[in-house]
Amino acid sequence: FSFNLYAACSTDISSSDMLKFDKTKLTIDSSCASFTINFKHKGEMSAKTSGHNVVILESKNFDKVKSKIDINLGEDSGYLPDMLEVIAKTEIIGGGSQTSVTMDATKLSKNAKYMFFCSFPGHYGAMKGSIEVL
Ligand code: CU1
Repeated sequence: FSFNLYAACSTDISSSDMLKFDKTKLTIDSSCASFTINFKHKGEMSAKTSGHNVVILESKNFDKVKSKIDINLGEDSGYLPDMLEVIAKTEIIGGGSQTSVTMDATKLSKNAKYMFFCSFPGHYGAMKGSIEVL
């Protein structure tokens, strides 16, 4: 049992002041022990006004997780409570900032469907995409 040292174990994604990610699909190689998502907000709006993050979850849990988005939970939480359904999430960042999150890729199943979205209140309708696990 060994991990593929040559796989791309990270990916880049960005967004702007438009409610849009630059990618609608991310690919995660499950031969990676860990996988890092590098996220950049290329806009100018502040994290408070129109921040963005990247939240990773199983698609089947999207309705449940998005229903828990609550402005009162604050920016540091990504406006989400702690939930087992959230596999990973970056912090919320404002324009000109970048961040990353690293997750355990060995727990992802090729048989499950995954997705990503932004949990800033009001953004999930437009800011989401699918994840392909290879
Ligand atoms: Cu957003």
